[in-house]
Amino acid sequence: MTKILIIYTGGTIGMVNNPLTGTLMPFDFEQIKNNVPEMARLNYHFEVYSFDPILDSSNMHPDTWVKLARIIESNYDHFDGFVILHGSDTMAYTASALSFMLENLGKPVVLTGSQLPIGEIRTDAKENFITALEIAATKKHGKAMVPEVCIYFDYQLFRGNRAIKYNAENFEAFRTPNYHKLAVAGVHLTFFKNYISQVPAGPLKVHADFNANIGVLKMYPGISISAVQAVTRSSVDAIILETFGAGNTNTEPWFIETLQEAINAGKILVDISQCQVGSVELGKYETSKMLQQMGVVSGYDMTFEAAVTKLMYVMGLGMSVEETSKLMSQSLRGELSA
Ligand code: ASN
Repeated sequence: MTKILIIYTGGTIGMVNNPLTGTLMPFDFEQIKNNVPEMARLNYHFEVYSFDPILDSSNMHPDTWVKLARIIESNYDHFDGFVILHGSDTMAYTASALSFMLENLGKPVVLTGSQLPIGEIRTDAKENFITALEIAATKKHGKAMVPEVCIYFDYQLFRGNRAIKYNAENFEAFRTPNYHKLAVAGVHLTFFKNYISQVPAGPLKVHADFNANIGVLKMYPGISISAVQAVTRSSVDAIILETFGAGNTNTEPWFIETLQEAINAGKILVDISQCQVGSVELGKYETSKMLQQMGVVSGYDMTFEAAVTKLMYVMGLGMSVEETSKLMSQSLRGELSA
């Protein structure tokens, strides 16, 4: 019998109304189970690991990602697939982080959640949960159909490190701006095999060291020297530059000098675009040529979520600036197209 481990971390899916405060708060797995009697009709063996405390995903932390990776590692041989119930707010960060941590993943790790709690009449939670279980159980020729960390939400399956939460209200909360969907669910579950990774040859290897000492500098017209230096002169080890269009910034001498100073101090600067669709192309415009010359690293078409978690992961490997920079602009888990 197919065995699935459900890891319940929290999120709206399992929330109930707190009558004292009027806010939504996480609640235990039992009430999720009670609301999905259909689980008994799926012919799988389920086990549940429930977080304590249960989290709103805004309280996720690199330590939580490590905890998740360790749960998967220690149960890896006993289960065919893993379903992580998770709040949607930071689901794309957790999915991205896990994709980097779980090298040679050969089984599905499907994150899902919902926009409405499972106890609400119009909830989207049941469909998301039941189909995520089915995806985690799907095999072809005895091997997992989707041996990836992925997000299932509103009838669509996305590569985890390519997904973004883009809508706080609609049931279609996620998108994958620069990569094809991995599957869609309608009358049939249709998998787009050309876009899904193959089962790897080697054994699972878990990387659990994150260096979260990174900063983010988002460009906007009129950004001041003090706003820039607050990040570049801080003690962070690496900085994500969220730039205009195809990776461009202003070219005022003080700005270029300030970035150069950060690079000279040994900081790694990674350029990703504020645009959700398309890629950084360093050197295409005059307004990115100097970035390229000074050694700013292209993050190509990575999502912000993938860039943040990848930078923490790669920095945690403790490599030289050159090696770290090289890894940042290479695809490690299908997170970018260079
Ligand atoms: N605040 C919730 C969370 O991320 C949002 C959700 O799950 N829809 O935990």
